Amino acid sequence: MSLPEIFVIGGGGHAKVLVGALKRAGRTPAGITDADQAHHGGRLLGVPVVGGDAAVERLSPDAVLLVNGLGSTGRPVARAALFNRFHARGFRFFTVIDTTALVSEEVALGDGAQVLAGAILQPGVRLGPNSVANTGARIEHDAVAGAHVHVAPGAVVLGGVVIEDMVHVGAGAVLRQGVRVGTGAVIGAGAVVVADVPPGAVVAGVPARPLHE
Ligand code: JB2
Repeated sequence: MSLPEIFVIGGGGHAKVLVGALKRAGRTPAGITDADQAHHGGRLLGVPVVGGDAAVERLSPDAVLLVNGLGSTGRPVARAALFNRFHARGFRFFTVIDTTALVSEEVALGDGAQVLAGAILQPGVRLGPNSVANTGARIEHDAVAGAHVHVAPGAVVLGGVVIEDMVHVGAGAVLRQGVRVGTGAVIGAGAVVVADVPPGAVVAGVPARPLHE
């Protein structure tokens, strides 16, 4: 039986990284959709941009697997909305694991989680649905991240940290062991988080302190 075709939704920078990972894993996508008509008919790493989301929405949800190509640099609202919209229509999301990532034993990955080049997930880690461990992110033993979380490139999440849903952990940030980051919080790039972060807070700096949005 042949494997279902994969379509990447969104054709920007994050999608480019995903297409690279999928090709390395031997699962070259059949196509990419993009909301911007200017991209239609083009290619991303050789994969055709076949049109807008209608091109996938008219396919049977059982026949294809999707990859969420939208990234985020703050609270991952658009990325979560896209996942929820397709999920509600019965589409399933492929879990992307780059061949260069280290996913240890007893790691649980949610539907459509993405573990990108050089990321390390140590034993006991849980990464929820639609969450991303981006390039070179390190998530230590027993740390738990919920749904729609983005751990950006080079961030370090130490043992036993709890990250609730919809959190953005900026590039190069460090989360000290055992801290809890509340739903929808944003951790600035390079921040060092040494205490719990309340839901919705935006923190930055060393040690991390609240910023006003
Ligand atoms: O609903 C949509 C939709 N909304 C935006 N459906 C589809 N099919 N496409 C959508 N898009 C398209 O996603 C936009 O037209 C655009 O082409 C693409 C987003 O590309 P962009 O490069 O602006 O952002 P990104 O989300 O791929 O990447 C961001 O996050 C990454 C983690 C960037 O900031 C990257 O630098 C970062 N590494």
